[in-house]
Amino acid sequence: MKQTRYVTTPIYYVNDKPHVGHAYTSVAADVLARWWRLQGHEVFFLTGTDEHGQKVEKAARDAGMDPQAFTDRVSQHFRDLTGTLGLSNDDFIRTTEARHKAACSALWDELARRDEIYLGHYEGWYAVRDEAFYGPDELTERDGVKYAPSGAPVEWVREPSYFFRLSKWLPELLRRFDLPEGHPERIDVQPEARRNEVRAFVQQGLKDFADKPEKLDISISRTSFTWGVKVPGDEAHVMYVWLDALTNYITAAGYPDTSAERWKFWPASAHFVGKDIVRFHTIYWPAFLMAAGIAPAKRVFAHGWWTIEGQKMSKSLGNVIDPVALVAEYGLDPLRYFLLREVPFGSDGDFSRKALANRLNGELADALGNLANRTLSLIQRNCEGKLPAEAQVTEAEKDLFQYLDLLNIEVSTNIEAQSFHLALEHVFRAVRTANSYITAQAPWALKKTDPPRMEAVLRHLHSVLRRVATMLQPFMPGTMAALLDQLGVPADARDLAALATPLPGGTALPPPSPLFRKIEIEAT
Ligand code: ME8
Repeated sequence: MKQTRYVTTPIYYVNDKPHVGHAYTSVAADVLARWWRLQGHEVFFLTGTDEHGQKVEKAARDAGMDPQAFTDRVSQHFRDLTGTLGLSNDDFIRTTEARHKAACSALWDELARRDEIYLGHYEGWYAVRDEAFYGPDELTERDGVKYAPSGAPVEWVREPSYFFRLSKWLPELLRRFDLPEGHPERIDVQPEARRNEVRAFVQQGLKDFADKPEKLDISISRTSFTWGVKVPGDEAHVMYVWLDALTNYITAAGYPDTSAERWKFWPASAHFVGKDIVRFHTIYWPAFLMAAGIAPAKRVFAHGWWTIEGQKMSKSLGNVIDPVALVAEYGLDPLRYFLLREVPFGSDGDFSRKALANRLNGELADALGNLANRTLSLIQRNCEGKLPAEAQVTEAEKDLFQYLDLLNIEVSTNIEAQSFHLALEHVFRAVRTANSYITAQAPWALKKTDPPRMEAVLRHLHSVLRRVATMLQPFMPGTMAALLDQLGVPADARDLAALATPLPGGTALPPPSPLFRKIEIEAT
């Protein structure tokens, strides 16, 4: 039976249009979803939009629009972006949908039934921009305004509120963070530095409030505004937007109908998030789920933060990068490749046009594009466009094939660990080795001196290209489909398992055409 895999992106706030940071998380999640499909798993890949809360309500008001009309409009930008980025998501969830409100209400009822919720009074500091509460010692003050550590201004809030007994679940969370790899109850927070950070945060909280742990409980409803999911049985309250938002991951899997076909995907295999929202996903979310008797997601991977040409991306600096414009300028696959190649996944990185152009020109056009073009043009010209028969591996290509045999494992291990940059590095090492091989063997010169050897060399190069193109499909789906077409690989022989079956010699190959267009790099 096929194994199931469930991968998610955060659901993005619809207070503004998408930017390259959103594109980054979505592309990374898409690569993993595609890789798992290539391995033959049954995959469910979810993305969507987070449409409730004060932040969105305020954005709608600023735009002079009714919140529903406003969210309909902005959510559509995110939906359109899934097409622009070539995402293979199986669903797109909006938190204003009826199915989602039903799931939130059901989860709330379940938590209430289990006595995990109580009514109290909230008094404290709230940052609308982060939709988060902060303790007084976390704040800094400038010009009479108090700010959260994220830089968001906070306001004093005092209102009746329902609380969730978070304190009760914190020791269990710590236990699960520390379970060994492969343990079914482990909550795998990645990268490790983030796990340590979250663990330390929980430990500190438990220590600071050892004699009054209920202080660690969290407020999960608001009465001062209405744009949210109403609390069942107490409609003066709307649910805290993070409880609402996080629930999206089970809504899309069919909750509360746990006999739904899609429920087989839960618990999620991997939630992809930025480091800004790691605590919500590794503390609140698993605690809500455990409290409701539902298994928490297996893994949360928090990636790093992009700056733009060395600066923080912000509206006021006017340097917010629109992914649609980037795709128009550089092409989709070069952008997808760049985002995952440039920076180790998990670390912060800087986006620069020059770096993008360098990767595109050096690695895609020169290394991979040329290897494909040289090989396929020679087959076209010197072999009447027919794939030469399989050939014996000799001393000359021993190194190349030794490396290639390991490639599957290297790439798979690294993608499984979300080390996308390392997976790409391994693939490109194979490309570079193949480029040295073609130069050393000079098949163009063998046509006159040793035609059988020329055919053997071209066949070996074809094998390298097929393997590389197959493995790069999750990163660059469109371009690799074009390359596999040029390599004569049938559509049903493009998954990893198919690599074990060589293409028959004599397969007719179409005339090759360039895969990548180089970009002029302005002198700086
Ligand atoms: O937080 N670099 O939505 P959001 C890298 N609705 N990634 C970035 C980035 C940057 N400069 N800027 C944004 C929310 N991101 C909530 C999530 S989930 C149940 C609710 C990415 O629109 C990154 O993934 O503010 C970050 O976590 C996410 O966008 C925040 O998106």
